[in-house]
Amino acid sequence: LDPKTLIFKGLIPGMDVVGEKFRRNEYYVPQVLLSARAMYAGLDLLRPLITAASAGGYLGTVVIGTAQGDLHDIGKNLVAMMLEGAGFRIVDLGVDVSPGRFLEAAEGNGAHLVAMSSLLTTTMPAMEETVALIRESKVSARAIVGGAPVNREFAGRIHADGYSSDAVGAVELAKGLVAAPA
Ligand code: B1M
Repeated sequence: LDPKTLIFKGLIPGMDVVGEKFRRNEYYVPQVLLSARAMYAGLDLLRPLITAASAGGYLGTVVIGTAQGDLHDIGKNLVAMMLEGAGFRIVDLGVDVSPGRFLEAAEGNGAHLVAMSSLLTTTMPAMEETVALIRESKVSARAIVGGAPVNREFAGRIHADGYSSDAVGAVELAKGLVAAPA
């Protein structure tokens, strides 16, 4: 079986069930944390199979992180893993990343792309602030966004350069942006 099939047809639908149970108050935070730990155990096994696929020069550098105030990182890590597997150099800033840290890292690493993830509606405005900060600076990196509450319309409204609903789409988006002149 393709490792991506295991992720997208096994691990992620499992986490969707957890999310639904959490929403209905059938699961509480500890159960969700346990599920996240199980998900990571699965991803750790699959990571070498996915990232081993790339060899040779990098397609570009991507600075990635979860928006300020947001601690969810499973989706962000999945996107980072897929991008790495596709041949990008990844600078992962982790979770709760302020607009200033995104900008600093993009500048310091000569990033082609800044990829932001948000899972909470309350942390979506931090993405808008980050895009604005990048635009006001001399940094030429393009900003892409994703995460469960984010959609194409929101991405357009905050003037992001791209949006993807999933990790596979994020790879296509990133490849397209580095291939096209700014
Ligand atoms: Co939280 N949580 N959580 N949580 N949690 C959600 C997001 C929620 C929808 C659950 C619910 O109510 N049904 C809800 C948000 C409601 C809202 O904002 N409207 C919620 C809440 C409320 C909270 C807390 C506030 C709960 C509390 O404390 N009372 C709290 C917030 C803490 C904080 O961040 N400040 C909290 C905490 C947690 C845990 C720590 C327990 C844990 C996170 C563990 C971790 O990440 N290490 C957790 C989890 C696991 C979830 C759910 C169940 C699962 C999220 C997940 O990992 N999904 C989630 C419910 C759900 O989404 N169904 C929920 C799997 C992952 C692969 O999907 O991240 O969407 P996702 O990534 C996808 C795409 O979105 C896309 O690609 C990925 C796959 O292809 N993508 C990108 C993601 N980022 C991208 C970036 C890109 C492109 C694509 O860049 C270009």
